[in-house]
Amino acid sequence: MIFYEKPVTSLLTLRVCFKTYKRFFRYIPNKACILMKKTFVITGLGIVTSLVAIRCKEAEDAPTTTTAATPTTPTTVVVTPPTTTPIYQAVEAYPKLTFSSPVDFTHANDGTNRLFVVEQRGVIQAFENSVTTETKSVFLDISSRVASGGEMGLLGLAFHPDFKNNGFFFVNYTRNSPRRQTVIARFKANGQTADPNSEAILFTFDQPYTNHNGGQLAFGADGYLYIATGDGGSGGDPENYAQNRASLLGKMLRIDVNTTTKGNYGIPKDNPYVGNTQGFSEEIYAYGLRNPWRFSFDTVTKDLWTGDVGQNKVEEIDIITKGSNYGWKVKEGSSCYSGDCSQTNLIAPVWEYQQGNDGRSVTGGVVYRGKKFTDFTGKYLCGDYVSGKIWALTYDGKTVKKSDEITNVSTISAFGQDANGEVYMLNYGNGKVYTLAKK
Ligand SMILES: [Ca+2]
Repeated sequence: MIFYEKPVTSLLTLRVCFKTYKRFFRYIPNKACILMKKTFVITGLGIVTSLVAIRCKEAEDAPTTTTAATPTTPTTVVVTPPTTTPIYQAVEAYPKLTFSSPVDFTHANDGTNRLFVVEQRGVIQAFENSVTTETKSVFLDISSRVASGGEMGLLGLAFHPDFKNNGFFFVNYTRNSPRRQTVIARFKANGQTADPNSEAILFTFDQPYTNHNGGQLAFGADGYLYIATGDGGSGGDPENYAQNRASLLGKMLRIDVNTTTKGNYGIPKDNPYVGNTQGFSEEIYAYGLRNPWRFSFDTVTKDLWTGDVGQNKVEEIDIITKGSNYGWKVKEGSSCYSGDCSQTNLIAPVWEYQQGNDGRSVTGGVVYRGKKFTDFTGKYLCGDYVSGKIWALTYDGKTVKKSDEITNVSTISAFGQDANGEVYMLNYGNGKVYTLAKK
């Protein structure tokens, strides 16, 4: 699965996992785990089977090692029931449409009322933005060159700000040939579809492990393309890539797709390490990230909101600014993880939560700027892949206040927006797109 890979290390944590046991089982595809589920039902060996099941999950997610670099103390779980009944619900936005492991959702800002869903296997589907839409069509199919499964695949899509005129769009995918790498590439649309042979690769970088590939890309208001990369995977960033500014791993990158000084792209002239003599990568915009799976820009304030998936304890939301260090793996959220966490240059999350009742894998969301739900105007909607909980964060420029749970979408892999700023949520497990509705 996309995000879940937290070792179960304490009975306290086990208790929480056991409470959400049913949810987990829905997403364990391998036959061994299904067999164990039956064993549980038949024999009632709940605790033992839960342990085995979670281990199955870990083996699927991180086939290398998930042992943390430092011991962790048991997570303190504070169970706080919602103080008010949610007045919103998640409803299917396109009831007739189902996608294969959807991971990204966006529009082309080209006035066509089309929406695009990225399927992890390497396909981009296009469809009309209407609740009555009955058909989708393949916009791009590069599944033959994409290595998909676990945390790999076609992971992100961003349309050029001038897509309407130039037809360019950009993707982030993983491949196994010639070796395991992330590929950042441009394609060109021709009418309703895009030719897979129109690919122009901007750059690639090796992936030491299969997990933590980041995956999002998006254009900022500055016209530059931002790309989130994970720390390269395994667990605990064993090679310390996120703090290493000579590596593209564990970073937010920023490039100029309209210049050609590096082939099919260039470096913005005010990137933090332009012309440096220390061997730092000029593409780096910010660093110290673990697995910034989803990020987005507030279209009004231009803030760059990012959800950074945690290791064993803390899920965090960051607002990314140029040249900043977001701490991993010195810190996990605001907790010390490994190394000198007394250093003062580390930027704390604007919001974080302990792994437990709220979930175990944050899914970064979007700042609501639509017209249907003014309760949420200017608030950051985000959620958790494991718990399915969705919250709204209110940010005053200094601190964040979290709402009660708004609604729940199981295995939420991404949030997206249409051209009107309305918000959508992807259920990775059932392949459906949801939107909000008042109860
Ligand atoms: Ca951090």
